[in-house]
Amino acid sequence: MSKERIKIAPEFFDIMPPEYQDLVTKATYGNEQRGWKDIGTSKELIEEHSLCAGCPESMAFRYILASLPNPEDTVMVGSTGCTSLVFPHVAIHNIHSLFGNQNAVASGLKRALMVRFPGRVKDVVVLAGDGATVDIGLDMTMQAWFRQEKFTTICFDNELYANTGGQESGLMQKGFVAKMAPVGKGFEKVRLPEIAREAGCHYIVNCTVSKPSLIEKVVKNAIYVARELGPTYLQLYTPCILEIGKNSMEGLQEMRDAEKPTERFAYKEYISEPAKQLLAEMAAKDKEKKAAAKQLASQGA
Ligand SMILES: Cc1ncc(C[n+]2csc(CCOP(=O)(O)OP(=O)(O)O)c2C)c(N)n1
Ligand code: SF4
Ligand SMILES: [Mg+2]
Repeated sequence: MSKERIKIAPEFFDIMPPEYQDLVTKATYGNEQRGWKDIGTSKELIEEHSLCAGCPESMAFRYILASLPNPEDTVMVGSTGCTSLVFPHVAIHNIHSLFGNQNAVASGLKRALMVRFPGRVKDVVVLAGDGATVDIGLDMTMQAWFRQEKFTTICFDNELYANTGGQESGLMQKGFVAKMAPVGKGFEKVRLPEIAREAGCHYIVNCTVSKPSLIEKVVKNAIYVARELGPTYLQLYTPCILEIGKNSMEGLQEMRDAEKPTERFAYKEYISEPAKQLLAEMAAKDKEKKAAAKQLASQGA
């Protein structure tokens, strides 16, 4: 895991675009401890986007990309929706799939990568909206979980179809009126985290993206568990400020309000027994490694 894969031959360095030179010299590839704190000081994997100003999806994207444990060996799978507007600006391999098909595409991709690169860790991460994940794509989403495919599914839940102007989604809250759903949602929000648990996911978290350190932790956990055991699922509230009538500065407060203990995005997690064991073993190894490094540093001092 390093920048070896993206380095530029010295004789071509000068003629490469400055963005690529930047990536090679300043990206956090290969740094095992990379995380959200690198945002702003190291080369980011996304520098601009075409989302609405202040859209929480852009924050979420940054935190996720900064937290990938293995960016040079990660392939992200997107789906049509506001999320797909960001992928063209992202310095990570990614595939755009037909709306709703993302978990089917990711299944084939992960299997192909395992065959093509035996012995090398290749992470696959799906990132799609709630319409793609729970409505049109629910069959593909669940079948991938049933088959215990080893990749992470992340849903940017903004509780409606934002990209097409605000239609009702299965994850919309009951009674909510949107521009293209004027009657109001007649049913409760579908309990996708519970469905994910029943469909075999090993690590599931439902939360907002108001706290970058939390997003770093859950993204890393989800990817590590998916690598070793099977499907993992993160449902992240990324409110569509445009559709709920908030301005560009109000997204963060909206998330803080929605994560209060009685609200629908109060932090909720499920970790299977094998996943608990795996994460505990990894934490113990990490602790050992840090202690050894500290001892080495003190001997050198
Ligand atoms: C097969 C197919 N069906 C429908 C559409 C139209 N379409 C584009 S984006 C979208 C809604 C996306 O909603 P969601 O997945 O929640 O993402 P968001 O835009 O809210 O981030 C729809 C229905 C499409 N592009 N392809
Ligand atoms: S329409 Fe909503 S979800 Fe899409 S970019 Fe704008 S604020 Fe974000
Ligand atoms: Mg949506």
